[in-house]
Amino acid sequence: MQKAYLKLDLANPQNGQYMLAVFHLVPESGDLLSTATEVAAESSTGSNMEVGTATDFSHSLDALVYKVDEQKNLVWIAYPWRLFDRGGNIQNILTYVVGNVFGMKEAKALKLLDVWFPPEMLEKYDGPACNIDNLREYLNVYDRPILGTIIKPKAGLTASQYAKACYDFWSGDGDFVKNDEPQADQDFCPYEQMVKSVKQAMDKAVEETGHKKIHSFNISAADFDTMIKRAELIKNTFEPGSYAFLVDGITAGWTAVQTIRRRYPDVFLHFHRAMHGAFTREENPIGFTNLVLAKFARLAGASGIHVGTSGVGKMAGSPDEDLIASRALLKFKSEGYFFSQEWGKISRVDEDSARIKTEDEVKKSTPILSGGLNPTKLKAIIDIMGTVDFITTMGAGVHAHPDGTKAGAMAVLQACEAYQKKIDINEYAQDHKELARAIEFFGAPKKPTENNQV
Ligand code: CAP
Ligand code: MG
Repeated sequence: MQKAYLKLDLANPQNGQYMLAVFHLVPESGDLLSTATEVAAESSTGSNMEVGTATDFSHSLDALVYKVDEQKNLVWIAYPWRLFDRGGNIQNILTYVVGNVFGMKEAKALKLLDVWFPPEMLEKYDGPACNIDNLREYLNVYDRPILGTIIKPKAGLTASQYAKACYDFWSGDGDFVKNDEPQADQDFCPYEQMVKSVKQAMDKAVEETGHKKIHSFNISAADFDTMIKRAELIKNTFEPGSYAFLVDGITAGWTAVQTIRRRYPDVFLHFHRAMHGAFTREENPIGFTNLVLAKFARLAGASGIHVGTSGVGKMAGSPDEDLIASRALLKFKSEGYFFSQEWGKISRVDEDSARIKTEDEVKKSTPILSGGLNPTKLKAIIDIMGTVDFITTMGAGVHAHPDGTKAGAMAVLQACEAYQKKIDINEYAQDHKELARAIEFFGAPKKPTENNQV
């Protein structure tokens, strides 16, 4: 037991000085309370024992275990946020809070379930500069989700084959194309050539359809100079608004995300979360939840982050888990597993806060729904979300269409029209052949099992 890290009578943990965290903790052998103090020590100022070099001041920065639930193995810890780098640095917070602790012998299970940021702390972090509102304005699409695709195969197309697939999707009037998460500068598809070919494809599709289009380019790379080089190439090739920057936020890292957020505040920053499952899957005893990931992504300034498909698509993730993460991105105030998070200061001083925007408010971010979706699943996912404020990207769900990518895009748009007109897609398909073929191929939509709403 490290007593300095225990304060069960902490008067008001939400007094603004602390970032709060709730962990699920199963000790290897010791009791919950003493193991919790070991976790608090290792994730803030301490080590495995008291050191002689500690000072009164260093102790004022100790994380404090302020509540435990022995039955549920839950531990509440308050971190004085003065501990953290003054530079609004997410990687620094994570290095403390979900750093060494995951390797501690004393913990058999340790999962960060929820976090709470005090308004005083929020002010020091960037938050998103752009979000879905900027995409809507550019595309002139307001009353439906942004409809996108990921080019498949995931890798292996040449630059011109890749661009042809983009063109086909856009000419079927899809809005948004994204590079898949491993897209880089491969020998069979040199980056510069890919960018140039996409530009030609976009110009042609815009001219033919009369609608603006967006491409999200993966700029993740081995080093920041290369990332910036890729970003500059895109910036110098495309008109503002027509491109987004995708960063593989976990494999390239939070510093990559924050660098791009700060250098390019005018560009939609697309956070792909590949590898998150190692931390977030429910069956993993060690890690953090998708809610925690979404909250840190919003704090860092991601314009949008993948949040799964609430059980509708191919990836693991329950409706509740994915919806709770979506709400944390979209709402000014959202309920997490343990904390009610407000993304600004205003409601503390004004009861009518929801309708007032001030400079203190952290902008919303955007849920990106992807993974195993196809046109027949669009209604289910909109119903579950209870909002159209999201981007959806369907990869195989478009390119596997028996009549090709353009027909796949048309089927997505038709499924969306059916939704907007409140017509069953089977009925709408009677005079929309691309949708009919999609239903024939992917199967008729199943009734949603959940009806939670964002
Ligand atoms: C989807 C996808 C996305 C996943 C990531 C893929 O393709 O491109 O990376 O959605 O998962 O490669 O699987 P499909 P998540 O549409 O062909 O499934 O969004 O849950 O982070
Ligand atoms: Mg992908």
